[in-house]
Amino acid sequence: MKADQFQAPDYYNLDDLLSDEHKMVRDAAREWVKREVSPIIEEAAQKAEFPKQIINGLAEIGAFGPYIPEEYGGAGLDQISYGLIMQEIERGDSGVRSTASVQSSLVMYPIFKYGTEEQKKKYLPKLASGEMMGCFGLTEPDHGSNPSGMTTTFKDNGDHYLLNGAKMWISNAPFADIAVVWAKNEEGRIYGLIVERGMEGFTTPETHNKWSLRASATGELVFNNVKVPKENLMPEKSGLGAPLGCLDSARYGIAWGAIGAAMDCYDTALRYAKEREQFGKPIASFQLQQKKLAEMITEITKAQLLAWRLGVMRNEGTATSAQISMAKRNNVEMAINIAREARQVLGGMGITGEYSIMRHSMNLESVITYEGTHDIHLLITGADITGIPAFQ
Ligand code: TGC
Ligand code: FAD
Repeated sequence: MKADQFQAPDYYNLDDLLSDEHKMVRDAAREWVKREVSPIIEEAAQKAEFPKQIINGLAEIGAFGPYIPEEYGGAGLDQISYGLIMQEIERGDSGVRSTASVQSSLVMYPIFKYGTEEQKKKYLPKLASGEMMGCFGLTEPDHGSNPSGMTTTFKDNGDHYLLNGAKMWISNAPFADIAVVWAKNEEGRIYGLIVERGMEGFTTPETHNKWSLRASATGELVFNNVKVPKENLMPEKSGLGAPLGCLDSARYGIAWGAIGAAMDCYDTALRYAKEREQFGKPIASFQLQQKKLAEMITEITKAQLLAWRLGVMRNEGTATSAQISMAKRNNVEMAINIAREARQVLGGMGITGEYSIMRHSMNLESVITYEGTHDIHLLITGADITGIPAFQ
């Protein structure tokens, strides 16, 4: 793969809207990605292996629990810093960002928000340092967009719960030490349970043959009469709103992350277009290539402003779930379109692993599907503006 020459586009001087701390956090993540992710990521994706050696570095740049308070091992940062870290990591690879998103928003966040004090003390510091890795089990083989239909259940069995069922498409499952699992009790009420690797009857078979997110490990969670200690139930929130609350945080991170992937594609295409000559001139001098590049920077700039404004509202605590859905949907579509156009600017070279564009393009097919599909987010906006849910 070519050396990483990334230069971040900032057409509307977004840096002027960031604090010194934001820029410091962002620049540290950017440097780390350049140094530790870019040199190894293409090979990891080609081999379909999650590069475990980067776990410590992710923890060091604050990617595990950026906004979790320091007393629990988190970085105690604000929502814009969290977004900027996700942007920089996804600039490297969406699969690496997935690992950070899951650890922070889907494992640490529910333990922090819905867990007991003992659970917070037991798990959060180890998750923040990367000593322990987690995954999040909501999706099931027959319940993806409609998680409320889940059939994974737990029963009160005296001094423990008995957990049965299966989850699929679970990021980090093959190597996670713990799983935050959403299941129904005997009354049909959804709760989150912390399931630890090694509990009898709990297995995590890996999902193979992915053309997308190849540097991220995906698997199933299978529960066959797993005895879960009662103290592993997170008591502070129940119902579908509990997992959906975690998704709000992760979807917000994706709205920023997708900008990173788009920036990398744009920057690569711009540099290539200025260097590559055809018909005796750089291809950047042709109007058709300029149209592509000009439209890319326009869309990136709009997405940056959307994410920044959403971050301000998240910091104030005023952002709605529907506003988060709009940003996730818009920014991922923006990135996937830019990846496709950028690949064309590179001609045949665009399909090779010499450049990052094809990998981003394939990764974004997962990003546009997970954390709520493109269609589901459109329907969330539709329901919000009309007051009429059209999901069923
Ligand atoms: P609905 O009746 O609308 O809502 C049920 C309850 O939940 C509340 N609620 C929310 N709460 C917090 N945050 C949100 N975003 C919320 N959305 C809804 C709602 O108020 C209600 O509360 P209550 O108290 O009245 O019970 O539920 P529904 O069954 O009609 O479904 C709505 C729908 C389709 C929008 C929702 O289920 C949905 O978002 N589906 C998409 C599923 C999804 O996103 N799955 C993601 C799985 S995890 C993942 O993909 C991780 S990838 C990780 C990576 O690698 O980065
Ligand atoms: P389906 O729900 O079957 O949808 C299929 C199609 O039907 C989609 O186009 C969808 O938009 C459309 N559709 C569905 N309902 C409607 C409707 N009401 N109206 C109109 N169209 C509709 N899940 C987790 O729990 N944890 C994870 O860590 C995780 N990681 C993932 C990693 C990867 C690489 C992938 C690909 C997925 C991951 N997921 C995870 C699962 C992901 O959230 C689901 O794939 C997603 O929510 C969609 O569910 P589904 O695949 O079952 O598709």
